[in-house]
Amino acid sequence: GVSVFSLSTSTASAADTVLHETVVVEAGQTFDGKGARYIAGSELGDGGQGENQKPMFKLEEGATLKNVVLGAPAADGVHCYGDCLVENVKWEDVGEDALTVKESGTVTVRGGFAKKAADKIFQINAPSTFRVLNFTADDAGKMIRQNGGTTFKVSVFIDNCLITNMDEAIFRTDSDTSEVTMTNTRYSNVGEKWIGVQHITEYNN
Ligand code: ADA
Ligand code: CA
Ligand code: CA
Ligand code: CA
Repeated sequence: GVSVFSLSTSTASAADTVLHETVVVEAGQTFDGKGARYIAGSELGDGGQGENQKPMFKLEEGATLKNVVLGAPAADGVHCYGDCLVENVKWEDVGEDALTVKESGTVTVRGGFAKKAADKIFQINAPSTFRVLNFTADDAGKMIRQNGGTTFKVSVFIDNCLITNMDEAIFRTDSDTSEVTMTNTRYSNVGEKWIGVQHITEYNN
């Protein structure tokens, strides 16, 4: 059997941590979850499609979030304000959405996965460069959505990803200036693949 002592070590799987308020990762700081699973308390939201849920993690300018598992419910996921790195973060059951770009910057999502999104995985609400690298996305409406009706420019880069089972698209935008570059990526059953995207570069897919 598993001893009490082994259960108390950092390598044993611990119970989920319930977040009753948003974890703020301050400017330039790193939050390393070391593989722990976090779920949203009812204070943050139920993970359904209602807007105005709160994020589980708020990343300020220059912040890094790494080695975190978001279980269910996941409320409004992760919010990024400026340049942020999101590394080896796993959304087991995306809530309202998984990650939102709230303020301009370069956001890099590297490693990890997201699945079970009723609609969007990544929501882009500000002009930005959005990079998704070595990531797996499965079972969503769309992987990336620039906020509906907005015409600012978003530059999307997708490299070395595995993308499956999107009802609508990999990237949907209403902006004529937004662009996507997708490379070294395997995908299947991704709907129209691109919706509204006027500038598309693809190779080695
Ligand atoms: C919807 C909604 C936006 C914003 C967005 C989000 O697109 O219309 O106002 O709330 O979701 O950030 O989740
Ligand atoms: Ca939304
Ligand atoms: Ca979900
Ligand atoms: Ca949202």
